[in-house]
Amino acid sequence: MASVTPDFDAVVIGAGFSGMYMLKALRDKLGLKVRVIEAGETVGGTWYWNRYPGARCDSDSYIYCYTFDKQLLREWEWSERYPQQPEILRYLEHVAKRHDLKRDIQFNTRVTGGAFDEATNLWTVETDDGAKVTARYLIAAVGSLSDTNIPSFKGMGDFKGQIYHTSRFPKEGVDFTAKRVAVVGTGATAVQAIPEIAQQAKHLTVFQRTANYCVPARNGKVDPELVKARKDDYDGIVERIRDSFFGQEHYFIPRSALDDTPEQREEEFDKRWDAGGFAFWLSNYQDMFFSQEANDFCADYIQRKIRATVKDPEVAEMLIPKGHAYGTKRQPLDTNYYETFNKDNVLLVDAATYGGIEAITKKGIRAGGRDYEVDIIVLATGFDALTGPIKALHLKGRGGAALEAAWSDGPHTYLGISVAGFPNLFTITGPQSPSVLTNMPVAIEQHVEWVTDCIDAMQKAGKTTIEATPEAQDEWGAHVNEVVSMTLLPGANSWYMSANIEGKPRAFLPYLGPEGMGGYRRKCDEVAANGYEGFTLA
Ligand code: NA7
Repeated sequence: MASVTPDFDAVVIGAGFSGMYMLKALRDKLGLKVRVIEAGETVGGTWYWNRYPGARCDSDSYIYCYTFDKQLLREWEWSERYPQQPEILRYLEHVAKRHDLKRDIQFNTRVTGGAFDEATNLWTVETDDGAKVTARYLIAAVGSLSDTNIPSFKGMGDFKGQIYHTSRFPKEGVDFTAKRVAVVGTGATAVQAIPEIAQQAKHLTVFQRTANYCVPARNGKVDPELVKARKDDYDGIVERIRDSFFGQEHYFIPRSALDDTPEQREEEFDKRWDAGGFAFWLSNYQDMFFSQEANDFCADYIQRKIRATVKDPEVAEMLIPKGHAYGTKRQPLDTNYYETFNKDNVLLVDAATYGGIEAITKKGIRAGGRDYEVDIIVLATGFDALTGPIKALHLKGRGGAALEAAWSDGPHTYLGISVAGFPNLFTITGPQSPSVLTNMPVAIEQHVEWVTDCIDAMQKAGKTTIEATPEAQDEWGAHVNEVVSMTLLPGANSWYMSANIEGKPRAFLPYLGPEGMGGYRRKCDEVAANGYEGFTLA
């Protein structure tokens, strides 16, 4: 075995929440030489790229932040319950400065490939500036929702106006004043953007492929007394969210929806509806995700709310989801979303009612045989979730095997953090980990800390490689699928199920463990305590 000194101990790809903390932990805790490679011009990841109108976090701000820096937790003041994108970006810039991170981040550089060399046990990472660097460890901190999905509509190049994807909005913003605008998509992003765009645009046409169940966000200033109480209780909060199901202070009602009377159910639903945010989704009856009958009660409640809010009964019916159970797609949070369809300048074109998008034309969008003339098209069409950003790195493991080929039928991982045949590669919040089903910073901190401890243990034991065994990987994949198959989630054509993109093999992408995030953390800790069970260390 040739002994070669790598350029870096670790290369981290991405400088969002994950990459920033990964750098901090490896450099400042373990003393490693680390290089972060980031495509954007500054830190932020998701919060750097997603700057569409109305972009804000859907988790409460007091838990949508790092918890490793206790002093910062106390010092930082969020302006609202759910901060807007610029405020989160300011927070991340502040963290970068406070921990002196930027000196180890190479910005404006995209990773175009990476290969594991079995002779040296090192990764060689290639970037779009033509450079190559070597490292012992390769950490993909590329985000779960960062690979933009731009559908290949017929005639896309013909349009004479402007087309923007929400996750690639111009930095200087877009002036919609006096413009006829189309928004394609009605996911969580569109639900935030549509009310904002409708306020400015002369006319807005919304192209809906699938209706979504939206619940009120109830954003606003947080009572200063509550802010203080939370700051005084941060140790308790951190402990609770780390051990919780979804990385949030949300807990199921510990009984079946079928056990309550209609009046009791209504009262429980009202409480969660009034609380706003993810309460209705994640603090509801414990059988809501398992029993269609229980789920129907929740769906019926929201359907009644939609009918009560949207004045035109035909539009209300189009906005009511058909064909998937409540909560089986990502919960969008609504601030004036349903009300927006009462405005005279807003038109809803529903694929099921009026026909789907056939083509982009010179002047707009053709759907259901009709032409809709617009000046600007906003694609709120989402992402090639979880697997997309990792496949886009074009990684090659042992024997030159490509990750794209290994994942051609969906992701295969051990714990969502490691891939058999790809030694010393770690995927932060990768597919088959809790990731997008949690409050992301909680999942990110858990992965970063686990990887840091793992590398520390390897260094101390004089090991140079760690890699998942194919058996452990197969078992994990079977477990991921077995657990989700007990729920209603596989019945929805969601991006969780890889169903948002034509041709993407249907597979459940995150991990929904029987004990949620807390249980997953315990499983990872157990694996480490048992000498990295399921991995081969050499
Ligand atoms: P989503 O949730 O994937 O939403 C994308 C929307 O675009 C959704 O309504 C899609 O319909 C629609 N879509 C996607 N492709 C097409 C095509 N080809 N034609 C018409 N309509 C299409 O992405 P978001 O950005 O809203 O949210 C992603 C996550 O970011 C969010 O959940 C948060 O975690 C942050 P579909 O429902 O697939 O039928």
